[in-house]
Amino acid sequence: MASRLCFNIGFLIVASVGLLHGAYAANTYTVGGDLGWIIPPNSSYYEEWTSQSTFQIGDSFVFNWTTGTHTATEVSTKEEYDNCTKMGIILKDAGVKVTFKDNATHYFLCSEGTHCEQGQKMVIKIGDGIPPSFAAPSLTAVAAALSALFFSTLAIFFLN
Ligand SMILES: [Cu+2]
Repeated sequence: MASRLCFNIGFLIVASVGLLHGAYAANTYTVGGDLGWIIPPNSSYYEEWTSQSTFQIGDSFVFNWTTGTHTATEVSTKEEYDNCTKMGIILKDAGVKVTFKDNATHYFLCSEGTHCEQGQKMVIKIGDGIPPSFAAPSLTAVAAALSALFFSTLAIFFLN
């Protein structure tokens, strides 16, 4: 009986340590590595750069450049990305950092001149790249709803 209890406690400890190790630590990536975010030496440069890592929720990306004028422009569809459409959410400052909070596929390009056509474009896939089809209520939202219900019940009680 005692040995069984010890085994169970031991298992719990091992399982807990395993869970802690499994927790994901968010990373900050400098887009393009040492090259940064510029017109790349070849048009597949950023595709190769993104293929070296698997990105997860919470990861951040820093768009760095020291020469020239560039933008980190996020367009909404693959079609806009493929066509180098230069309208979207434009981040103009070098060193701008973007953090992603959901699984999704993000399309970035530079909207200056023909930079995008020359390969300054990049697809960032977070997790499986597929956004959740519906937003599951978070624990905090449920707690807020419950406390709202509690206080409204309390108010009704006092009003009576
Ligand atoms: Cu550019």
